[in-house]
Amino acid sequence: MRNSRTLLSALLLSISIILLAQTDPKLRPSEVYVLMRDAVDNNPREERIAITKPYMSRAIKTDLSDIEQFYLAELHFWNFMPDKAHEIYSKFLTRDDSLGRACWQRVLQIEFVAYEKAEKVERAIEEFRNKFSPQPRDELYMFGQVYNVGNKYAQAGDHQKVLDLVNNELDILDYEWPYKSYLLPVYFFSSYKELGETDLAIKLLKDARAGLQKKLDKRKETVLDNDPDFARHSERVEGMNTIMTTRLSYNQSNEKFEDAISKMNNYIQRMGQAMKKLPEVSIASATRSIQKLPWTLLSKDQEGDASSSNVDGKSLSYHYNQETDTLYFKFELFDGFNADAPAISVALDIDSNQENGIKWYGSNKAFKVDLMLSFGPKRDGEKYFGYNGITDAIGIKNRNWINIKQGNLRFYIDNKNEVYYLAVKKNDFAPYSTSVNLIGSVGSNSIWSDDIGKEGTYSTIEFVK
Ligand SMILES: [Ca+2]
Ligand SMILES: [Ca+2]
Repeated sequence: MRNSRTLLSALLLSISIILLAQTDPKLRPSEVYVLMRDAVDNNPREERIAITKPYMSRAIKTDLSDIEQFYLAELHFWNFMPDKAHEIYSKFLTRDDSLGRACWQRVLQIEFVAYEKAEKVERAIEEFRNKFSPQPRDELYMFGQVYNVGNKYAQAGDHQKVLDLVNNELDILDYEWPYKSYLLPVYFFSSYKELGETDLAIKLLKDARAGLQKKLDKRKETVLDNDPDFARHSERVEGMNTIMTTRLSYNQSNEKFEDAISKMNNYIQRMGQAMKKLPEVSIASATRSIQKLPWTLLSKDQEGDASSSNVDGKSLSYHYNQETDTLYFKFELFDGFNADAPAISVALDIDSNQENGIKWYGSNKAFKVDLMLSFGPKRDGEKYFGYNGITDAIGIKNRNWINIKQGNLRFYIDNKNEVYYLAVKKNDFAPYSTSVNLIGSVGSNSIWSDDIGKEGTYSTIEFVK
C-alpha cells in the first residue's frame, strides 16, 4: 500500500513538472471564462479582479468564432476593460438572437457606468424592447438599465420618471418567467412613497405574483416523460453575472417561479408594514421670544452646494437654557425653504468620541454619529404627519428615524424670514455629557439635501456645569 502511494506521488510530481514546463497553454475565451468563474466562486472573500486578471493572458484572441468573440468580450468586461469589451460587443448589435440580446445589455451597462451616457441608455431601452421581446431565456431583460436610469432619477428627486420607467418595463413582461424586473417596485419603493403611490407599488407586486402563480399552475399541469434541459440566459455567481451559462430542468424552472412568488409574499408584507401612517406632528410659529434668544453661531455653510433637491443650508446656531434644560437650534437657509414639508436633523456625537458611532449618511461622511435628532413632517390637509424624534446607529442604518424616542422635539417655523427652529431637552439625548459634537442638515419631504458642517468638520457645544 505504502509503495503504491509513493509510486503515485512520484507519478503526480512528474506530471506537475511536465505541466509546469508547458507554461500557460492558450485556451479558448469560453474556457478561460469558466476558469475565472470557478476561481471567483471558490474564493468569495477575495477581490474579484485580483483573481480573474491573471487568466487574461491565457485567452486566444484571434481567429475566433462569434460566440468565442463574445466570451472574449466577457473576459474584458469582467476585468474592467470597458473599451475592449465595448468594441467586441458592438459588432453583434445587429443580430436578433440571444447573442445580440446579451451584447445590447452589456453595451448599455458599459455606456451607463463607464461612459456615463445615461440619456443614450434611456433612449436605448425602448429600442431594445422594440427589437427583442421578453423571453424566459433572458431573465434580466431591461432590468439593469431601468435600475440604473431609475436610480439616477430617484437621486435627482424626479420620482414620476422612476415610476414611468418601471411601468413601461412591467407593461411588456408576460409572466412566462419570473423576470427580475417584477421586483422593480420594491427597489424603487421610496419613489412610490414620495408620490403617495405606495398602493400602486403593492398592486404591481400583487399583479406580478398572481400572473406568475397562474403560469406556474399551468406549467404543473404538464406531466413530462422526461425533464428536459432549458438553457437560461444568465446566472449570478458570487459577484459575476454570467451570461448563457446555466441550464435548468423543467422542474428546476418551476422552483424558480416558486422562489419568486415566496419572495414577493415577503415583500408585499413588508411594504404593507412600511405604509403604516406616521404619527401626527405639530408645527408652531416661531415667537418673538424664540427669535430674540441670545443665539451662538455654530457653523456657516456655503451657498449653492445643496444636492439636487436644492434645500441649501446657510448656518446653524444654538442656545441652551440651563434652567429648563432646553437646547434650541436655529437653521438658516439660502434656498429651498418648505413650509409644507420641512426636514431638519442634528447629527450628534454625544461622547465627543469620533472613534465610535456610524458614518454620517449625508455629504460629511467623515463625521461619526451616535444619535440623531430628526424632524421631517409632511402636510396633509390641515395636519402634519411624519418624523419627530431621536434615532441611533441602528435606526439610521434602517432609515427608521425615531427608533429611540418619539415626539419629543418641538419645531418652530418663521415663514417670513424662512428660518427653522428646533428645541429638545438635553436630558433626552445626552444627560451626562458636558460636551457634544454635531453637524446640522437640511432638506425637505424627509429627504436630506445639505449639511451645515462639511468634510469632517463639526461644531462643539460645551455645557457648563
Ligand atoms: Ca449650503
Ligand atoms: Ca461618538
